[in-house]
Parts: sequence; structure tokens; C-alpha cells
Amino acid sequence: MKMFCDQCQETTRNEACLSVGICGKDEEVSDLQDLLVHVTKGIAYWADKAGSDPESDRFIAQALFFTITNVNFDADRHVEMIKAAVKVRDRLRGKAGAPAGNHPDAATVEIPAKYGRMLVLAEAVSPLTEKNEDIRSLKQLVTYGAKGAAAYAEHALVLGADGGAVMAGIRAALVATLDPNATVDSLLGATMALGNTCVAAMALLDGANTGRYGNPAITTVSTALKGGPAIVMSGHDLKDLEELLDQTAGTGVSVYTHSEMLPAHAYPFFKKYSHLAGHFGTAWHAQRQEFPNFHGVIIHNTNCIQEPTPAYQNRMYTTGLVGWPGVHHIANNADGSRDFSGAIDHAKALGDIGTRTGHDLTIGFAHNQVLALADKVVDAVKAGAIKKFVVMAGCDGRHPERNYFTDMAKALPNDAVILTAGCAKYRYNDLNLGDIGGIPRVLDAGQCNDCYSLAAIALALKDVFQLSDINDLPLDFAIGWYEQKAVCVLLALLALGVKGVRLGPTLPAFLSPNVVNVLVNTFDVKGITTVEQDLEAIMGTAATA
Ligand code: FSO
Ligand code: SF4
Repeated sequence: MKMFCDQCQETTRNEACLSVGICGKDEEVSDLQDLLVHVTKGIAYWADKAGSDPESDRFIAQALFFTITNVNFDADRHVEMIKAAVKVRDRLRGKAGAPAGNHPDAATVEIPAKYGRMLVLAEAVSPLTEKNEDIRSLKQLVTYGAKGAAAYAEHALVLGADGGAVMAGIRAALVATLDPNATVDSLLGATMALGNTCVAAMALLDGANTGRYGNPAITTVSTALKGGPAIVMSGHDLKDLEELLDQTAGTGVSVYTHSEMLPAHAYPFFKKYSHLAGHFGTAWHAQRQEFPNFHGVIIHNTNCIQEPTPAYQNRMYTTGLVGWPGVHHIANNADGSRDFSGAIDHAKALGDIGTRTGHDLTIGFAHNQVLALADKVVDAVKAGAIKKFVVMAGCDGRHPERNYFTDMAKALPNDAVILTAGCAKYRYNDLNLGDIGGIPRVLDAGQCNDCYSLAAIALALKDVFQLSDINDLPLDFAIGWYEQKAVCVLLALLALGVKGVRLGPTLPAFLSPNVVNVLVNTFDVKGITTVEQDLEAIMGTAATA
């Protein structure tokens, strides 16, 4: 069975990528990812029998994150990860006493040393081996949601958070997919349980980020380039940015953020770095057009990486789990830190990147900041100045249908406030939509994981307005999704009881018609339609809380 990947929104024909992925992932890497996820499920299986183990939990988080869309495209690194996974799994199997009996294939399968035979085995663990469409769909929903939760957990673990409970939830989700007697009901139960884990994973990361870096506050960030040697960092890993800023201090090399690193500027901790010079570029999918115009070094620390063009391949680096064949990789030191000296020397050798004018972006509206403005917000709602909050968070992507989010932002009336997080914001964060009595009409909470902040804001407003149900707030959701962290965000919203989420630009290809029906009937999840139709539905239901 050859490549079958349907884990992201851009999957071919909204069905599945069956040869090279739209993202650039080739058949071998896709198959190796299936095998890595398979063995990782085996780790979870034995971890639950052997007792929890921070080292294996960390490995599970990293292995799942490694297979998320646009993280790693390097077959050699996949082989290394698979071998490492087998070692972790078999250590736990030994710790559990290697009991005899029937165990799932993932828990016992031997991995051939030879690459060709490894690939043959990888083909045999394709998701398509599950023939029942609904069972397969739910197993994929759980697996992809677990990948997203694992990514958020890994970011928190890097910062020293105690991820025990979150990792137990992720392990339980993985193990549920191994059950040979799994039913639609058992897997729906696992999906709902995973939703709670997704909330916990985002809360864990929120606590880890704010614990180390402080609470984001309103901040204006310039997109101008100021000249001199420079490095731009893309991704979601704030610790990586911290290390880069420490190592570039006093070197004359400036650092810019790209895409999902923009929110770093809003954390008090990062304000001490005077050489954190500003922000460059927009969402992940524009990098091949934008990076040729940044004449310094480029570093990707998590998704979303695309194949570099020859114009900048030589000056691009990856760190951590990220990889692209032929791109310089900065491996972790034994203590997990990273040595950026090569990249810094490279930036110096490249010299002056030149200057460019830019505009200002206003960010920093995470829960603490918005709740500090709560009185103002509540007064504005009570006075009728704010009639609606529309959460338009999540991911950006290449499909032209995503213009919906730009057009919706433009079409929303002046008494509607947009709450955003994630790279979805690049569809409208430069539109200058004004403010309502000093409250900006676009409140940017941060990265995609900061959707947690948006949920926290909604729950706090529910209390302020003394409502019993979050769905009674004048609040609508139109979420853009692309990769598996967005699946985690969706499951978290469902777990929080949010109903009527609009999802776009398409519903996930991995959801079978019956599973879609369950989501529609239980949670009123729906696809976006046209701006006109959705606008009428959103503003037509505007209420004064
Ligand atoms: Fe976007 Fe990429 Fe943050 Fe995703 S940069 S698409 S949901 O990785 O993680 O929002
Ligand atoms: Fe296709 Fe998305 Fe899978 Fe890439 S990650 S192969 S684009 S479904």
C-alpha cells in the first residue's frame, strides 16, 4: 500500500495525497511517518503498563510533533527517530516485564535494519489498513488531535512544565486507537476525552509561557527592516528565540520574528532585548515569496517549513524537530540547548540586509490583557457599542477560498470585534479596522495555542455577564484550519462546550460522512459558506448579553 496522507487541509482534492504531498512530503517520508506513529503508539501501550516515565513521555511528544505537517521532510532523520522509538518502546516493554499474550502489532513489531525493508513494513501500517471508514476516520481524528496536543505539550516541556497529566491523556488517546475491538462509540469517547486533554495541553503551555516570559501586554511591532546583519526566526518555540537573542546580544546581529513568532514581542521578558528589531513577513505559505527579500539568515524552529528556493536555501537553518534535506541543521546540545554560533557568523558574513519601510502591528491581547480591559469591554457591550465577538483564529493556508476570512473581516460591521490567534490573522491584521472606544476591532491573542486565551476570555465574559452557557454570549466562531494543532484546538473548543463552530475553508477530508453527522448533530459544527450568508447568520443572532 503506497502513500496515503490526509492529515491537513490542503490534502489533494480534499481526499488524500497519494504520491508527493501538496506540502512537498514524498512517499518515503510519508510512509516512515506512519511507521513512526505506529511504534509511538506501542510506546504509549507499554508506558501505561509499566507506569509513567517522563523520558518516554517526552519522546512520545517529540515523535508525534515530528510528524505534523511541515515539520520534517528528511528521510534520514525519520529513520533515526524510528530506531530511537523502538529503543524506548522495548525498554518500557522490559520494564513492564515483557508479559506474554496478545499485544497490538505496534507494541511488538520488529523493525528491519535495512532501509528498503523498513519501507515495506511502513507501507503495511498505512491508515488504510483499517477498512471500516468510520472507525478509520475516528482513529485519524484521535491520532491527529493527539499530534496537536503533543506539539503544545512539547513546547511546555521544553520550558520545564510538568506535563504528566497531559501526556497521560495523549497516551490514552493513542492506546484507544490500538484497540482491535474499537467501536464508533468507544472512539467517540476517546475523542471527547482527548478534547479535555487538548484544553489541558493549551493551558499547560499558556502557564509555561506566561510563567517564564510574563503576561503578554499591548505592544506595537514594526515590520520595517532596519539594516545591518540580521537573522529572522520562524516557528513557535519561544525558548529557541530566547537562546538566539542571548547568543546574538552584543554581536551587532539583529533578530526579527516571522509568522507565528510575532507574539514574542508582547511578552515582557523579550522587551529587554534591544536587538529584537521587529517582524518580517506574513503567514507560513508566503515564505517562498518573502524570504528571497530578507538578505540575512533564516531559522525555522517548528512548523511551518516549505521547500526553500535556491535564492535562500544556503542561508536557511533548522533547529529541533524541523528538517529539510540539504538545509543546515542545528542539533541540540546534550542539555537541549542550541549553539547558534555558525548561524550568527553566517549572518555577519552576509552583512547588511538593507533597510525597508514597514507598518505597525498591534498585538498582545492574551487573556490577562483583555481581562484588564474587561470593564471597558463590558461597558461597550452594555452600551451596544460592541454587538458581536467573532473568533477568527487558527491557520492560514494557500486556498483562495481563504479570502473568506479577509472578506469577512472587511464586511463585519463596526460594532463587531474580531478575536484572533494563530497565523490566520495574516488574512486581515493589516487592514486597519479601527477601534471601538479604544478597544481595537482586531484583538490578537498570539500563536495558535493562544486560542486557549480566547477561550479563557469567553469563559470570563460568561461569568461577568452571569450567563450559564458560553453559547449565550454574543460570540461566534469561524476557525481556519490547516494542520493538526488546529484539530487539537477544535477538539478543545468542543470539550469546552462551544457549539456552532464554523470551520473552513473545507471540512477535514479524514472525517467520514457519518462522523461529520455526529459532529453536526452534537456540536452544530458547520463548514463556512459565503461571507454574505454567514454574516447574516452571525450578525442576525447578535445579542446584548
Ligand atoms: Fe500556522 Fe503553521 Fe500556528 Fe499551525 S504557522 S499553520 S495551526 O503551524 O501552528 O498557526
Ligand atoms: Fe498532503 Fe497535507 Fe499530508 Fe502533506 S501533510 S502529504 S499536503 S495531506
